[in-house]
Amino acid sequence: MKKHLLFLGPPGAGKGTQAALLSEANSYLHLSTGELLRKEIELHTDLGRTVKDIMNKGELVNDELVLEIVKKNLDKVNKGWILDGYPRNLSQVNSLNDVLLKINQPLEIVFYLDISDEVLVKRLIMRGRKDDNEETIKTRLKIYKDTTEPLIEYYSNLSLLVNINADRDLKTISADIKSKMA
Ligand code: B4P
Repeated sequence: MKKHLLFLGPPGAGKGTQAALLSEANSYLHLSTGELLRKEIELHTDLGRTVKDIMNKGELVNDELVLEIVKKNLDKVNKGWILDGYPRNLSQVNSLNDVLLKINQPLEIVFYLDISDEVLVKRLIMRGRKDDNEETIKTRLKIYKDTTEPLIEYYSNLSLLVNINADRDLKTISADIKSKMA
């Protein structure tokens, strides 16, 4: 059974949704950089104040800030972990590689949630989070295609990538993921 996982995919693909289900089922640490950053905003911390406008515009938060959050959380004792929304560019991939080498916990599988832009936009508009308006979604999708999409090829070349059709109902996707974890 794999213990060190990563969810990759465009905004609204269901990374957070599937990572939460899987972490609950296996008592793994769910490390969502988006969620942790939103918590900082809610708590009005210095970090929250720094990232609020960036996130509301749909842009990526500074790599160093996100790396600090990742390091702090991966240091916690855990049975396994699921990275959700990190890394999002090749510089974050390199930082993550360094961190994982240090803790001697190599990534074992990368689930790529594959889905069309059309379905994504509909889902995000329906969800209606602060950063889920039409203009911001356009920015997030462009950043995804420019900076995050190259990670698909990177992890595929390492033979870590598993493709998941994310345009299905939650339970079907979740069962598919579970069957591929063994
Ligand atoms: P995230 O929090 O990572 O949000 P996301 O990519 O929009 O969402 P996700 O793919 O997890 O979708 P979800 O399951 O919620 O990022 C937000 C922001 O944080 C970024 O724009 C950036 O500013 C910042 N950030 C985060 N990480 C960063 C990093 N590493 N570096 C820099 N900045 C970073 O699903 C979406 C909706 O679809 C939900 O309403 C859900 O209920 C629904 N849904 C899910 N699966 C479904 C299904 N199978 N069928 C129907 N609906 C479904």
